[in-house]
Amino acid sequence: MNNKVKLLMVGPPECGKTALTNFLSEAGEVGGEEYRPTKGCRIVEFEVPNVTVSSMTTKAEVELWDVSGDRRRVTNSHGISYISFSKRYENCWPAIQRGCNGAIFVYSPGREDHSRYLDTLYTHFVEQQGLRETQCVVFCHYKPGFKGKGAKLSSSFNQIPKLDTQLEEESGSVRRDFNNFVSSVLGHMSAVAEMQENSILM
Ligand SMILES: Nc1nc2c(ncn2[C@@H]2O[C@H](COP(=O)(O)OP(=O)(O)O)[C@@H](O)[C@H]2O)c(=O)[nH]1
Ligand SMILES: [Mg+2]
Repeated sequence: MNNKVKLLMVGPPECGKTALTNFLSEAGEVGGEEYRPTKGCRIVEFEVPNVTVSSMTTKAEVELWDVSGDRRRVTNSHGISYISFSKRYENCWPAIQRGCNGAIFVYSPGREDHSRYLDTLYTHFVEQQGLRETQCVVFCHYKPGFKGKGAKLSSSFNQIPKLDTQLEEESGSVRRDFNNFVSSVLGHMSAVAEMQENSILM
């Protein structure tokens, strides 16, 4: 079985995508002195041992794309204004989307605007790129000292698991939740592969 997964970490600027990516991949520090926005995207590769797929325990090879949340509001020639991902990184989008197996939507507690931002991402990745609910998860990320609840997400997210993440005291559960997500994505991929094999045999 192919245990390679390509996952995207997406969400508004400064919500903690890079901190989560660094923690999960052990590829960099969590919580530096100052905020440094990620340019375009950054790819890290790491292994997740002991994921369970179709009741079998296996090892997953994860390619995690930490995608810049950079986007802006633009107005077209008809005077209609809409949210667009930054032109600066537009050339990256085909590469970011190609072969993507799952997406982690990240947002911050106490931010109503983040709920709308996630709707834009949902339209893009789920409606237009065809990801299924089992290939998605939402992390409401608590930076140190953050209190309050995550904004209510729109009904689009009803079927997608929503989990709180906190790296200072709850890092074990963040890793567990991530590993469960990897299992669920691999489970989906193996079910699709099986269906395709069956349809070839028929
Ligand atoms: N100590 C600590 N700092 C965090 C955590 N999450 C985010 N930050 C800080 O919050 C800022 C924005 O986080 P970052 O991951 O860069 O956001 P991104 O724009 O979504 O990638 C940075 O200065 C991070 O160091 C966390 O769990 N712990
Ligand atoms: Mg970043």
